[in-house]
Amino acid sequence: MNNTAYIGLGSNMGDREHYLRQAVAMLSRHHGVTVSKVSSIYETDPVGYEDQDQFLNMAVEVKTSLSPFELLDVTQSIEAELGRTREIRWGPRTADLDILLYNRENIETERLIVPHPRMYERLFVLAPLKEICPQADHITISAETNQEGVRVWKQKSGVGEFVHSES
Ligand code: A4P
Ligand code: MG
Repeated sequence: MNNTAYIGLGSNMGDREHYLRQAVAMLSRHHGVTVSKVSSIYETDPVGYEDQDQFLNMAVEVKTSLSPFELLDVTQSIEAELGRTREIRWGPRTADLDILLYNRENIETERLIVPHPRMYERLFVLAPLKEICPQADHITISAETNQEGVRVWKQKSGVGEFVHSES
C-alpha cells in the first residue's frame, strides 16, 4: 500500500448518499486499497450539463498497492456495479469515480489522465479535496471558477462510518 491516491466521487440520481457510501465501502473492501481519509459530503449545483439534479460530491484518500490503471479498473467496476447508465456526457449518474491524483505522477494516456484535467476549475472537486489532501492546499481556486453552488451537506466523519456502513 505504498501509493497515495485521491478519488473524487459524485452522485445525482436516486439515493445519492447511499451510492457514495456504497462506493467508499466497495473501495475499502478491495484487497489492494485502504481508504485512509474521507471528506465532508457537499451538495453542489450541476456543472457542464445544467439541466439535471444537484449532486452530492466528496473525496477520499486511499493507500494502494495498485497501479493507476489497476485503480481505474476498480473504480470503473464500482461504477458499473452501482448501475451507472450514462446517456449524456456530464449528465446524471448514480456514481462517478474520478482519479484526481496518484502520488505526484503525471499520466497522459488515452484511458487515463492524472491529475484529472478538469479538477482545477471545479469547486465541487477542490472543496472536498482540500479538506483531506495537503498537496491540494496549494492549489488556488482560479478567478474564473464559480465560487457558488457548493455547500457542506454533511460534515466529515471517520472513515469507519463509511467502511462499515454497508454490507
Ligand atoms: N479518464 C481519463 N482520466 C480519468 C481519470 N483521472 N479518472 C477516462 C477517471 N476516468 C478517467 O469518463 C470518461 C473516460 O475518462 C473514462 O472512460 C476514463 O477512461 P466517464 O466517467 O466514463 O465519463 P463522464 O464522467 O461522463 O465524463 P467526464 O468527462 O469524465 O465527466 P467529468 O469531468 O467526470 O464530469 N457537476 C457537479 N456539481 N458534480 C459532479 O460530480 N460531474 C460531472 C462529470 C459533470 N458535472 C458535475 C459533476
Ligand atoms: Mg468521470
